[in-house]
Amino acid sequence: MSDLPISVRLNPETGIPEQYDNHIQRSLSDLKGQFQNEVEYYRMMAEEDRLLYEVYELSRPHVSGELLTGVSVIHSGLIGDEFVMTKGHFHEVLETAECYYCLQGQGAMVLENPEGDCVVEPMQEGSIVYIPPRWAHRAVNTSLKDKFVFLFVYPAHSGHDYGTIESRGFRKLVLYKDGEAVIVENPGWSAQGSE
Ligand code: M6P
Ligand code: ZN
Repeated sequence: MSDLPISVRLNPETGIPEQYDNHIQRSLSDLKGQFQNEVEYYRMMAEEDRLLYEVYELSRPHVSGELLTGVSVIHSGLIGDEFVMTKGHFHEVLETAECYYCLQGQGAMVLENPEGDCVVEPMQEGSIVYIPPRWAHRAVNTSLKDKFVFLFVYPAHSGHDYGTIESRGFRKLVLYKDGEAVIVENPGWSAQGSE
């Protein structure tokens, strides 16, 4: 890997980088246990393990001082009354931040910290969300027809801690109700998986 500066153009139609190193694809099966309507989840799984989101990443060494950057594309749709969303994670190195810039579509970032604060920040084309150190984050596509596309940047040594969210979920859910996105308390949230 060279240490020369990198310049990459995003496709003006799709927002996808014209060059990238890693293409991560996550499907329904990768989010097992994360959607509250399990009956609907397994019904959809039986039909097709559909692609939910993709990450196009530039590869850099996972060391302090470097940044990881790329573009995520969250596809649209519902699983029961829950919008398509990412797994969501804390950073393994908790004291590391992240920044998102929305290129296309509309969505929400669900954010919470170990102290129990939880906020949901709406995003639309041109929005920036800055996630301070300590806050877990999940991206939700709140459109039923358009992709939610955003650029991300975070310290390359951050790491991903998925376990906490996998076992207890986020405190808040973003649901489709009466034609719009609404934020509700997660009835399935459990303090159990916290540590
Ligand atoms: C963003 C970044 C990546 C992350 C990706 C998918 O683009 O935060 O670090 O991997 O979203 O989210 P997740 O890892 O939670 O599946
Ligand atoms: Zn992150």
